[in-house]
Amino acid sequence: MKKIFLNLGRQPITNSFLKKLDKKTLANEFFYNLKITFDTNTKLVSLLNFVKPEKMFNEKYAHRASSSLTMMNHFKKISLKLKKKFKEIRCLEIGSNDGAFIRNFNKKSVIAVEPCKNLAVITNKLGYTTYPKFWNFELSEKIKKKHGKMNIIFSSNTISHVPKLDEIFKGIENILKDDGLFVFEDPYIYSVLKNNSYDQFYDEHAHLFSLLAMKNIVKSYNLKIVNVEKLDTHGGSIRFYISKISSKYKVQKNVKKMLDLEIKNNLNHLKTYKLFATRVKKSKIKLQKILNKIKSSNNKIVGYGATYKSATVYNYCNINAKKINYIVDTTINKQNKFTPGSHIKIKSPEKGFNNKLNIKFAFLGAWNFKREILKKEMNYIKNGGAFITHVPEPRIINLKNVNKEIR
Ligand code: DWN
Repeated sequence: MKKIFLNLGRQPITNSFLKKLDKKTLANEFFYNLKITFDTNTKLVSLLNFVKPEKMFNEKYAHRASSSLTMMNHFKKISLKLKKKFKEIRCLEIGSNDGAFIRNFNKKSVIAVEPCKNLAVITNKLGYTTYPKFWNFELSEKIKKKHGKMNIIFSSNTISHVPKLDEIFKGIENILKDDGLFVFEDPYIYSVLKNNSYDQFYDEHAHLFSLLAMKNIVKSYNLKIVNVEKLDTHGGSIRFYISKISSKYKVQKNVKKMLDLEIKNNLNHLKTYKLFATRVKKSKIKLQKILNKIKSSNNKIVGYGATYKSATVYNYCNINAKKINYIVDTTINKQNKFTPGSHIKIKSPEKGFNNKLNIKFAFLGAWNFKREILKKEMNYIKNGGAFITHVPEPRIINLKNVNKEIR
């Protein structure tokens, strides 16, 4: 039974960066209520109201997976690991974005699936066959007929984006070779609870997985979880290794270890999620206080990273252009637009984050790249600049404590 434990209020489509703020645009802006549920039977954490995938994943999709060095290195590492496992590689990626993962593979050995047409164009141009479609059973049939079965199916930050998980797993079951592996990674609900990173809840994240929940999901298919890993990416992710039930793969000890950890930390109980919701409310108040104090001393606050996650923070905490003067982001097609719901202008780092501007405070929208950003912006910190973050709790990072934060 689904129980609501958190209400993050009226929220926009996180990918809907606005070109202008005229009356018509604002009147057409889409909002929905972001409420989060825990299923007491399956243990799955999901949004109460799913937004239609076509509204979110379309030809205007802004996020570029290759925009971070951390993620490029991450994809290189997992590609090498997977390539070592198989003599002949037949790889399928579901949700290939701009090709950050598949660039590590030979063009002939990979098939990509990416519903955002502007992204599929990029990888097709690079020479990787990319289907500009949503993954489902029908597409798995089409690809199987044309390209055969696959021994590596990879997906990063995509499976959690799919409301109807049945379509995913039926398609996987259909196209995975008997000795193949379906490897996917998504933000881990345990990390969200631990880090109080409530901004991992937004329209695109239809579900946030635990191993407990995934075990229950996989049960309905001819599949088993053979291994699981905890990752540092995106503030804490979980990677599942799934094979056919009859495959040669033995279930690794990690699976029991992680399951025990989740049970020990009560991830199977609604009360854990209710306690989290209380911490989220406190986090909102504390962040608002920090921002108000800085503003009352007439300081500018700049946002660093127009992340989709930060849309949840800005809209939940009522933060708009009165609090955050503007945001800087390296993604070209977010620049010169306005953030969804909060309507804060986005600039390039060159224009909005240079020494001449004498900025003293920056809100870390891309907190998941904290180390990468703090290292890159060490001169800003040495010159008296500070970062504000809300993860795991709202605080200021400056020259006094920066070394501790980078460790
Ligand atoms: O799952 C998803 C993740 C992987 O990507 C999607 N649903 C949507 C998107 O979410 P996000 O926007 O929260 O992801 P990131 O990867 O945290 O976004 C980082 C943003 O920050 C990018 O727009 C690039 C920007 N950035 C920057 O301006 N300077 C990032 C770094 C590291 C920097 O130095």
